[in-house]
Amino acid sequence: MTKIVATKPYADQKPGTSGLRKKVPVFAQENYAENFIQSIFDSLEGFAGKTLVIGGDGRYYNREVIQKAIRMAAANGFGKVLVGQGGILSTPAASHVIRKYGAYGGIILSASHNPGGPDEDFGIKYNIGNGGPAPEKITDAIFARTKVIDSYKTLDAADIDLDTIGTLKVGDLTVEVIDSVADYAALMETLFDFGAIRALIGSGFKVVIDSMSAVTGPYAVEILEKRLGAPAGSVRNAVPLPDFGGHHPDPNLVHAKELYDDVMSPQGPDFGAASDGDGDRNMVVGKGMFVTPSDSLAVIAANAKLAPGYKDGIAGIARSMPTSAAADRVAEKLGINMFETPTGWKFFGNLLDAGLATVCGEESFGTGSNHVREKDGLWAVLFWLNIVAARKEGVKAIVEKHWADYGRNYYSRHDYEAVETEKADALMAELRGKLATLPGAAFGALKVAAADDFAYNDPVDGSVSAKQGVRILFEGGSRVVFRLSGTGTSGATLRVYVERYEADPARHGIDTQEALADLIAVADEIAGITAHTGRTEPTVIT
Ligand code: VG1
Ligand code: CO
Repeated sequence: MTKIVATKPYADQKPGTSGLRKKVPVFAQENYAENFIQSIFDSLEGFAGKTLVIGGDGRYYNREVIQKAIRMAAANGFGKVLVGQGGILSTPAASHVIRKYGAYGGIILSASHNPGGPDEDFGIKYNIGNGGPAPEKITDAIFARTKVIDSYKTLDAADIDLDTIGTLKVGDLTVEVIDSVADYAALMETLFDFGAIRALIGSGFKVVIDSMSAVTGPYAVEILEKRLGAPAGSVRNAVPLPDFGGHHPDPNLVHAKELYDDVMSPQGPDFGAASDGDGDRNMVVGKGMFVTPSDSLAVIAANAKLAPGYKDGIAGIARSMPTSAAADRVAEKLGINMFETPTGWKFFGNLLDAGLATVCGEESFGTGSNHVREKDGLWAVLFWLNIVAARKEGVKAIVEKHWADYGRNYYSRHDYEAVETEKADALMAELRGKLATLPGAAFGALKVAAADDFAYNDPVDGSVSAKQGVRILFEGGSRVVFRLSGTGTSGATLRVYVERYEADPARHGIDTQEALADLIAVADEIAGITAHTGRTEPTVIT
C-alpha cells in the first residue's frame, strides 16, 4: 500500500560535481535519503510504468538505500526496477544497463573514490536515459525541490532479497535482480580484440589489476582472469568491501602506491592498473612508466583505430578544461573535433549524444567513450592492453614515442584538502578580482598571455556554465588553473593544476615536479596559497 510520509526539507542537498555526497551519519538522518530520492522523482516527468536502474559501489549503507529507493520507485509509479545482484553495479556498468534496456534513468549510489564506512562517505546520483549523469538543468531542479519538499511516497513493504538473481514484485512494481557483470563484460568483448589480448597474456606478459576492495573486483575477475586468461590472483583486492578495507579507493600514485612499486620493481608485472570505488576511474602503469591520465587520453585517441570498436576512427575528443592539452595535439593532427568542457562527466553527454566527440577524458584518472555515458576504468585498461597487443610494444615505448611525435605536456595536480571554506572562498575571490590585471604581467621568465574564469557554452543545447575555474595562460603554452572541488564532504579542497608544454625530445626525461617547479612557485605567488590557507605544501600531488 502506498503511503505518503510527511517530511521537512534539509538545506544542504545541493548536488556537486557528481551527485550528492555526504558522510553516512548525515545520510542516515531521518528521511534524508528519502527527501533526496523523492526530489529526484519530483523533478522528472513521464516515467509512469517505465524502468529505473538502481545499483551502487557496495559501500556502507548501499543496501539500505537501495531498499528505500525500490519502495519509493514502486510508490511513485515506475513499472520496473533493474537492480544489480547484491546491490552492485559499477558506474559504467549502470550507464550501460540504462542504455541497453532503454531505461528511463537510473540511481547510482556511490561516493566514488572517497572512503566508505559508518563514518565515511555515501552518495546518490541520478542518471538520465542516455546513461549519463543528469545535466545541470535537472540537478538544479532537484536542489530546488529539496528546499521545499514536504512529503515523500513509499510503500509498506518488506526488504527484498538482493542476492538472488530473479524477478519479484514490490506492490505493482516488477523488480529484476540482474547479474552485475554479464552485460558489461559482453559490451567490452564487442569493443576490444580479446583474442589479441589473450595471446599477449598467454605469451607471458604479466598484468595485474588492483580493484582496491571496491566495485571493479567482480568485473575484473570475469574479464581479466576468466575471459582473457590471466592467472587467478591477477586481480588483487578483488572482493568489494563496505569500507574498502579502510583505504581510499582512489587509483593514483598516493593510494595505489603498492601496485606502482610492484610494477616498477625488476621482477614485478609488466602492466598494472587500478580502479576507484565505483569503477569509473583508472590508473595505468607500465614497466618504467606511469601514464598520466591526460597522456592516457591522448595516446588512446591517437591509437584508437587499433581497437575493433573504433576501427573507423573517432569523430572528436573532449576533455575537461583542467586536463592537459596533450589530446588537443592529437585532434589537430587527425583533423577531428576538440572540445574543452567544465570538470565533471555530465558535460560530455551532449557531445557524445550528438556524435561530435567519441572519446573523452579528465585529468582526474577518468577516460571513456561513446560506449556508455560515464568514464570507465576497465574500458581504459582494456584499451591500453589492446594497444600494447596490437603494437607489440610496451607502455613505456608507446608513451615515449608519443611524446617524440607530439611533444610532452608535463602535468601535475596539487590538492590542498580540508581547507576552511571561508579561506578557500577568499582565495578564489581575490584571484578572480585580479584577473584583469594579469595579462602582460611577467613572473621571472613566465609572461601571462591571458587569464580568465572559464565559462562553457554547450554547442548542443546552448546552455552556459560560468565560473568553472580560474586559468592563467602563459606564453608558450604553460598554464596554471585553480578551482575548488565539488565532491568533498568536509571543508574545501583547492585544486591547482599545472602544465608545461615541451616540444624538445631531449627535454622529455625530466622529473615532473622539477619540470614544473617555476610554475608551481608562480601559482603560489599569484594566488597567495600559503598566505590564505597557512599551508606550505599540498596534501596530495598527482
Ligand atoms: C572530481 C574530479 C572530476 C571528476 C569528479 C567525479 O571532481 O576532479 O574530474 O569528474 O571528481 O569523479 P572535483 O569537483 O572534486 O574536482 V568520481 O570518480 O568522484 O565520480
Ligand atoms: Co569514481
